[in-house]
Amino acid sequence: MAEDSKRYLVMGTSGHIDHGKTSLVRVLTGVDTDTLEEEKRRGITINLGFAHLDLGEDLRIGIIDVPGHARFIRNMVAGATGIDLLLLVIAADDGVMPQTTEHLHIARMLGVRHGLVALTKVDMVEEDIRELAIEDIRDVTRGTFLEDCAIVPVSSVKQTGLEELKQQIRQVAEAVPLRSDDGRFRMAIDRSFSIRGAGTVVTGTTVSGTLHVDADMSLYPSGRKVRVRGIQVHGNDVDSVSAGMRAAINLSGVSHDEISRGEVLAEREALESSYMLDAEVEMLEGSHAALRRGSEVELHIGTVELSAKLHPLESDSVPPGSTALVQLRVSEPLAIAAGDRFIMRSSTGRYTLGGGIVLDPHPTKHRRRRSEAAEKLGDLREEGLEARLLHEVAKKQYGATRQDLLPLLLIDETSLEAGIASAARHGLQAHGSGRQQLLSTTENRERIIRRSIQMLESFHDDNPLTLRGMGSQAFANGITAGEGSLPVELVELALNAAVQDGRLLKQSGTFALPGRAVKLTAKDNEALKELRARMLDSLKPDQPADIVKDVSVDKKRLLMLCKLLAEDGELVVLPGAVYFDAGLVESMAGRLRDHLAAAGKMTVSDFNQLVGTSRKYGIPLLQYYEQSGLLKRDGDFRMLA
Ligand SMILES: Nc1nc2c(ncn2[C@@H]2O[C@H](COP(=O)(O)OP(=O)(O)OP(=O)(O)O)[C@@H](O)[C@H]2O)c(=O)[nH]1
Ligand SMILES: [Mg+2]
Repeated sequence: MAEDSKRYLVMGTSGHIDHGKTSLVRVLTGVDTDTLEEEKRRGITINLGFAHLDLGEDLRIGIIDVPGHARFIRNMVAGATGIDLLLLVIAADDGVMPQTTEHLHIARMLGVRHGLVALTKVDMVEEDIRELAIEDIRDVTRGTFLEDCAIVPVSSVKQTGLEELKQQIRQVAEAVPLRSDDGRFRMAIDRSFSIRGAGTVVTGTTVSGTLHVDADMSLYPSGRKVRVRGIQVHGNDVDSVSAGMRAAINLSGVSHDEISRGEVLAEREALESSYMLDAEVEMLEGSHAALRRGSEVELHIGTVELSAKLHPLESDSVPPGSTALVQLRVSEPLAIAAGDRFIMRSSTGRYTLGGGIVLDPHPTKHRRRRSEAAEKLGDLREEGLEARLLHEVAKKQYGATRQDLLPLLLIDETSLEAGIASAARHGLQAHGSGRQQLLSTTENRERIIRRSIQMLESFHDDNPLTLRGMGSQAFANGITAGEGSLPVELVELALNAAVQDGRLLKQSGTFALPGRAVKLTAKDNEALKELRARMLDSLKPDQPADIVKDVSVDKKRLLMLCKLLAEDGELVVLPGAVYFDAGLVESMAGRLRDHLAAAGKMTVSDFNQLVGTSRKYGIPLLQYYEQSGLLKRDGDFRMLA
């Protein structure tokens, strides 16, 4: 289908009030985007207007017409977020005016990299005035993405220069690189309304990913669940919409007045809301004072604006004309992602202070150690995915699952895979598989070590005479990470590192604290020899009380050694603290089973005769078999359970 091979781009107008933006869109597209009664009455644009322009078979430009009035700049910012190219409109009779410059810088700080200038109302001026205006334009665009751009003289009234303008737009559009469309779907909503018969419709510019009809999605930050009933692009029904298009999306599960501009449509569980963000900001040159810690700014991000407090991370203040790493704290939840761009305006809303890019959408509060935080953010800025991945994983206490990371990084599985592989050289390790695969950094593993050492301290307090420490499974069960316990391989990896640096001891397959676990002496070893000789392979084994007088360790120590033999699986402790050879307990069970299968039931003395032991051992043995579920008891008789 021709529609499918078509390239879609979004162009935003901008420029000072009354310079002819809306008139130009109207003569280019035939659409009057000033639709509000108030807009018509006052002859100015208040809200965003939408139209589209076909430039040949293969290129369709969605147009967002923004208001020039300084009071509606919030709408301008919402409109300019996510556009591919800028059409800066400057009236030849008026020249460069305050919002000409302000809009240009807002677009630049929002990441717009392509565009051109329409010099409007040329029918109103002489040649020399036009030349003066062009000189001014060259001055203000110097050093920006519009440096040396096309400046096309037009008149909407006389309808001149329009073909040349279209040609230039096409040329600029061709230079816009294709969007990488591998992210997850996101769209910041700029309008929500209701259409008879269809219900709730929201519109916006799609930021990334692809959306299909029937998809189950959520609105953020509310988390409200919705379903996509239908999608329209430029008035046509389509099955899906991909990044960089203006789209109207019909939603079920929500009423239009429950949605406000600024909300984000994304996959279920895709975003986490946040009250803070770490960012790199650029402050515009200007007369405003330097921003100190806690300064209030008006933050415009996506299609939302809200008040935020700015906390510089590298110094005490951020002067005009500087770039800096900062933390912004807001009072209402935000649904944002790393790489999102934003604008900061003065808290009175009178002028633009600067703009920035989100480096960490879910930071912790940086109070002290701000310089350390700044250094980490610096790495994030420089190194991209790998650093962000390490940063996000390290922020979770004992590691993060893939499921945790996908929404934080807003990338797909393939990019995550590549990120994990390359971050391995910085100590990132993966355990398990699938979405629950747990990733850990050296920081996470250090926390596991510290927690394990605490656990071992109480373990050694409770077991002063043990020869061993705790097995890795016991640590894994004891350290909970989110919903489940830690993978045992991760615990082992962490603890083995602590064995390497001497903080832990590994003995008989367990981890212990150096100096706390008991070490075997020569006397212990002699006593063990005696225990083995008199307890193993015997149907009437001596007990510690019988043996203690023949060894040179005391009773307490001897019992500890018995416990060790039991831990090692040589002895079994029967009810009544009777020790018995573990192998014999096992083989007698087999004989019991055979016997009872034939005989049906037996008494204690039948049992003693059968295996060749005495009452002293017979009763504890039978009790043991009852407890282990092999036998059941009925009065004086035992039978198979
Ligand atoms: N002579 C002449 N007048 C024009 C031209 N373009 C626009 N105008 C007039 O300029 C006035 C403002 O035009 P708009 O298109 O509403 O200006 P705008 O930039 O959209 O204004 P805002 O959206 O409010 O910022 C209107 O009275 C237009 O008729 C032009 O090329 N020549
Ligand atoms: Mg207008």
